[in-house]
Amino acid sequence: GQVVRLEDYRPTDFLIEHVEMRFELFENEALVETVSTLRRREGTDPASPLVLDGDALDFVSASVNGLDIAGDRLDVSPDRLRVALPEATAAQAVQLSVRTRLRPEDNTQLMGLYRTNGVWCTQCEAEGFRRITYFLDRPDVLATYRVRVEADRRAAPVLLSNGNPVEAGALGDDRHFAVWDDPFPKPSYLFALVAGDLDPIEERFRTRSGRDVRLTIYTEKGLSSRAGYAMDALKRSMVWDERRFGLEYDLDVFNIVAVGDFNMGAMENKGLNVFNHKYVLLDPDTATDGDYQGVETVIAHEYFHNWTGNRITCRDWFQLCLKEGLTVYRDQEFTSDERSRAVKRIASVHTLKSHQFPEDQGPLQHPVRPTRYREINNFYTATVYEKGAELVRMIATILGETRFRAGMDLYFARHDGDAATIEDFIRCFEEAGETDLSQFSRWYAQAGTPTLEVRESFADGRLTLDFSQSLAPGSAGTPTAPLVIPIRFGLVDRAGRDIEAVPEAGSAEVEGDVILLTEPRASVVFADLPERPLVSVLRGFSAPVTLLHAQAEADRLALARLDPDPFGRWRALTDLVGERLRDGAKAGGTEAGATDPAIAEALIASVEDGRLEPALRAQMMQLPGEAEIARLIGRDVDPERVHAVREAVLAQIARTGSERLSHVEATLGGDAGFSPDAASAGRRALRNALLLPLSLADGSPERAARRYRDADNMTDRLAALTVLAHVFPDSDLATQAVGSFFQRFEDDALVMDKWFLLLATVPRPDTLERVEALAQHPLFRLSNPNRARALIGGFATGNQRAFNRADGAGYRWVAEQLRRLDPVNPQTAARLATAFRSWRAFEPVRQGHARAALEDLAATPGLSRDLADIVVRSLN
Ligand code: DPP
Ligand code: ZN
Repeated sequence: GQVVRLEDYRPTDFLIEHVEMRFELFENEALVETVSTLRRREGTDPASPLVLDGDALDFVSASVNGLDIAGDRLDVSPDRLRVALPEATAAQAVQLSVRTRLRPEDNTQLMGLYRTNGVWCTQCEAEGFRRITYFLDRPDVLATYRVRVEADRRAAPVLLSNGNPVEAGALGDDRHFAVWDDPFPKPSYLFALVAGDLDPIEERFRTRSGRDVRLTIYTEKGLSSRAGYAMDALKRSMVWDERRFGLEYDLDVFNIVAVGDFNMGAMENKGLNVFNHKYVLLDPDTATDGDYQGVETVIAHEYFHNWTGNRITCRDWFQLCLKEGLTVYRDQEFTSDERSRAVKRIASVHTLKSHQFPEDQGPLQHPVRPTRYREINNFYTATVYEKGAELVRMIATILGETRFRAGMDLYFARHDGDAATIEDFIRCFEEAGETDLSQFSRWYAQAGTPTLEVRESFADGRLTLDFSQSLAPGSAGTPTAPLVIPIRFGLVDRAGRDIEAVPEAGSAEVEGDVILLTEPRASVVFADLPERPLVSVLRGFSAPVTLLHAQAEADRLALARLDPDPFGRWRALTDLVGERLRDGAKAGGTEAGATDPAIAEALIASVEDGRLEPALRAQMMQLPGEAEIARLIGRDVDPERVHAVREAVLAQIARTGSERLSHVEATLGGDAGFSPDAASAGRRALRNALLLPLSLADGSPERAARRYRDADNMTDRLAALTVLAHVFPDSDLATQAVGSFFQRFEDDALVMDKWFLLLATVPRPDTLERVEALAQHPLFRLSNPNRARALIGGFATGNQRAFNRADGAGYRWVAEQLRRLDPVNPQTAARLATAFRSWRAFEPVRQGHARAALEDLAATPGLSRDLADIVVRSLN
């Protein structure tokens, strides 16, 4: 495949100002007519032809200003349409009309126009519009759209597209039509069409300035009763964006459609968001608290895109983080304001460390703004999204709240209607914040996780903090120059209070509670301290770095107990536990050291601490996962040792803490009935976190079986089932519960995804045999992305022992599934293939097997560009 490079960007020779489309939907085909009003851009070569993108298109006809074009003026293939347009000038617009014929029912890639459970639906980001019609299918070509949809009234009583509804009516033969008009110029990736037999739920929303908006969520028949929470989250998102950023909705309607087959979580098409079922449909009986949070987050995220992504879009796909990193930052802030800031921050940092750090430290490494790609779909990554959000957060930290908001305001005022770049974005903060962010901008170009080292010394009432930063060269080959690292910190006394301290002259820049490290090394000195304080650094994870803080263990344990910043407590504890698990695994599995009583004591004590909200106590208690421990080890990893050391620590907590943990459980009590609010969810999270050590202490599945039987909601039920199936997999109680869960929910696809995932992640090497059988299960469908992700993705990313089996069978099985999935849905296959990204961290025998599986895959004839790109980069 061709490599696309940022430095080759240049604007198009032609502008498309307006698009009129007509879709005629029939049972076995769809006919599309696209009339584009085009103009030549000022100053371009008047002889240059118009070259439109296509992807596997079936061309029917084309005309210019109503006259057929043929002969040597037109050159058309499934992937391209080239036409000479001498009549188009900057002053003179022409109308190019193109007809194409589509087969949505054969479209298993789920890009372009496809059918899912009978519903016609589109997905165009990043380059799906070219699978509908020939077009300048790139984000810097912005046009208004007017779309007419025609279909059989029974098959598709609901006909939707972007913008506002303007007309609808009957046609002959039981057919009907609807016309939609979107007044906001948009790139083609935001185009959407949906047609089908759908149930709506509807509400009204009045914006701050008095615009009445009709909000509708459409689901497949019979599912609308599960969309209420999504609607509630949507309204809260709309209110929040008005309050926090002064941003209002801008059309008369806002439509959401939920479908069962979808490559992503959801898509922010202008006025017509299309969602994966997983991020709309909920009820207490089938969805967990995690699902409720997921729906709230994704509903908010897509809604927030209306300004950060749609009103201001990206000039080119290299700028993807301009909309994604910023919108993730916005949805994180929304959740922080709606729920608990500390809990949300810990959850975000957990996601960052478990998804972005491994990506940034392996063969798929790339900067937040990449400069080259072969397949753009492979850059919807944790780096672009999560690290991209961290960069926005650092700008907010450096500027402070007021100046950050001023920069955002300037961005919206200046760039509304633009296809913008990261430079445009940064300039707004430089101007509004009256600061120079040129060194900061390196974060966008330099891949890898920087290391921040901190040393402290104390004498005569003077505390000296020495900081140094470094960035190791990585597979992306990007520069490693010093970055701007904002380090939020606190000096804590022995009673757990922050001490006020003023830095001495000559120290590195300190602004409030933030130290700004700009040099490779710098120091800060605080004088006149009455006693040696505990140094709490990187509060709130103020920069996405690996922290090496040479800090006495007693200080770390003390911070875990009494840092007034709850995030600081979590960080101190989780880092300490992570290091112990790392060292224990390196030393051979169950060695002492990992099972230090002081560590178990710290974990138990934090769970007991009633000053912390329950959700936070549940987070404190969570040990780093096996993949995270493997990442901390970094090389020569033996996953069996990792598993063993983690089990040993769990067993120790159970052994030494069971009485105290039972007491915590008893004081928590129960909740009468289910409410999805954050506080109730937090109590459930803590109760369910206690179930594992308490069951281990019992040495019996009885407690979990009881919890399973008594559960009146999916959160408790699934937590209990997980303990049964993962900790006591051979027990009759586990077998019975797994079977009864299946029988009760076999007709519910989202719950069945949980069932497949649960069984794929039983942490034993022989789970592979079980998973092989599950791939033959009547309910397993490779063509459904959620199901494929649950079984194959669950196994490859959530089962370290079985995927990384010493005999290589786990790698071979996953590679085989990818080979089968690739011709069906290359985008999902490529995404699942990223599970191999850490293969070089393992010991030589496993490495050899992983390499062989990848090389085999790379040698498969006809591999898609999507999958080949991931496999080849993983091998490099
Ligand atoms: N729909 C995906 C997201 O919102 C891609 N834009 O992140
Ligand atoms: Zn997004």
